Amino acid sequence: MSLYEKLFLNGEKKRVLVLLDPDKIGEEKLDRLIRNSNESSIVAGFLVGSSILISSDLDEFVRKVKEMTKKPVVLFPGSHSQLTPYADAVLFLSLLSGRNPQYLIDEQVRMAPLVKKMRLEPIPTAYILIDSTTATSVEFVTDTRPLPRDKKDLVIAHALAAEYMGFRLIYLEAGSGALLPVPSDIIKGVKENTSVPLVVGGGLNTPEKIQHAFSSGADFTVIGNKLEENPDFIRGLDE
Ligand code: 1GP
Repeated sequence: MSLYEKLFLNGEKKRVLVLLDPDKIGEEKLDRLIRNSNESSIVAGFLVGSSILISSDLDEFVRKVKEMTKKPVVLFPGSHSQLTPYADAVLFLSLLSGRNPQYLIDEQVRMAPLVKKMRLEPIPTAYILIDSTTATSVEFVTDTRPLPRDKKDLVIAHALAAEYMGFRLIYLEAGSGALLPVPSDIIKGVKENTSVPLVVGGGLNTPEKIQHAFSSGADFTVIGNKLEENPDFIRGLDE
């Protein structure tokens, strides 16, 4: 069974993916966050990545995380340079909301032979950026415009196109540290119109916002900033 099937098609209840940005999280907080996540039934696994990775050794970081947990560790790369054979799989992302060919196909072409060589399992993921009212790093780094947050039909059209093109995961992203998360009517509309697992992230920094994303239709939520700030936050989310 592939990691994709185990992680995303297991029919279990709504779960959280913990985002680790190697540049941003210190050693002490990382240890605490992984220990808490190991004990938490709501945590399905870890994503590792960053819009731009500056100072960290990704190989070493992922090796360390793998030593500390049995939960899956999946790369969430900001570019083809953010790969390591020590992870279990990689979100093979295409930034479908944008019209910048670099993030629609160029990065993927550079990444594909490396993914094969490293024997990483690629998970074809449609990455759809939704406007969160302030500019986010991903928007700036990729030089793309997010989809307007009041244009639900446009987002649904992108998500449907993603499913018809064979993507196996849809990731609705408000951006790291987003002021406003993805609106619930957008999550609901995408969930009702598509049948691939739905991941929602960006700006989910309270239990209420996370619960709201789940009740609107997210199968998985991604939490980054809040857990970097407070690794004990995850404990409060377990039922
Ligand atoms: C960013 O969706 C993730 O790619 C997580 O966002 O850091 O705001 O939780 P936050």
